[in-house]
Amino acid sequence: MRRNKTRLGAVAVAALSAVYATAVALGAPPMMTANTGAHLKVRSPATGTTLTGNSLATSVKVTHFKVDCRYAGTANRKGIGHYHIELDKSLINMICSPRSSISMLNVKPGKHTVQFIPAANDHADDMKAMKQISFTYKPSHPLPAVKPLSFPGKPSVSIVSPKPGATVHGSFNLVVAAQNFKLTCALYGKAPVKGYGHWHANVDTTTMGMMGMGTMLGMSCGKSFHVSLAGIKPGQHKFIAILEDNTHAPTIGAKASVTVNVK
Ligand SMILES: [Cu+2]
Repeated sequence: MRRNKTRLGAVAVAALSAVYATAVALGAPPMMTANTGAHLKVRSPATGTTLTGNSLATSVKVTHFKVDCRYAGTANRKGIGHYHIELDKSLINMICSPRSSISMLNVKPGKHTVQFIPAANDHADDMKAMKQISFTYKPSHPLPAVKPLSFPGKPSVSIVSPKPGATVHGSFNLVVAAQNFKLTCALYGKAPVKGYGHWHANVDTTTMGMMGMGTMLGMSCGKSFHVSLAGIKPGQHKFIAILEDNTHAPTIGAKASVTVNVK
């Protein structure tokens, strides 16, 4: 009997190590890798580019996969998703179109990498389809670094629109007001700076996936986020706005939600 128990334990350990070994081999933790089938080609920047301006323009071509952010944060659909851009392996944003740009604000001159990663609707990265480009940032007119900000009170956020119990259909604008907090797009993915950040719009929950991003519809550095209901079933749903630091972590500790009827 004892021998059987030992054997079972050994089998369980072996199985677990196999799962772990596979995850390590894929270069990402378990549960966060997707197999999107996407083929991604980087058109710009070219590898080894020297960037003298303060914004890196990007352009990609994605095939075998439909880039459609209307479904981001909702159930995964085979062959549909978006892609993530990372600077030095830190997420800048989820991207919905072939072209984008990355601000060099608070980026040190020198060698950097930019990664393009196809992702499923739940934001799980497809590391097998990832493309990485290295470039050198050598600004001719360097940007002054952003300094920490102090506010009289704690950061908070409230939802201005829609009103609780409203009926929404097709799409709507989730409008927020942030207090004691400065919203900024240029610091997406950079090191945290006190007083600065952005917000994420989530549906129904903020606890799925890494840093709650499994149900993230998108992010905003402005007053509103356009919510698509394409992937959301009719019925009552909660839409949540969460203040985030530049690394997309909810360390600010402020969120607000509104429950509406999706028709
Ligand atoms: Cu974010």
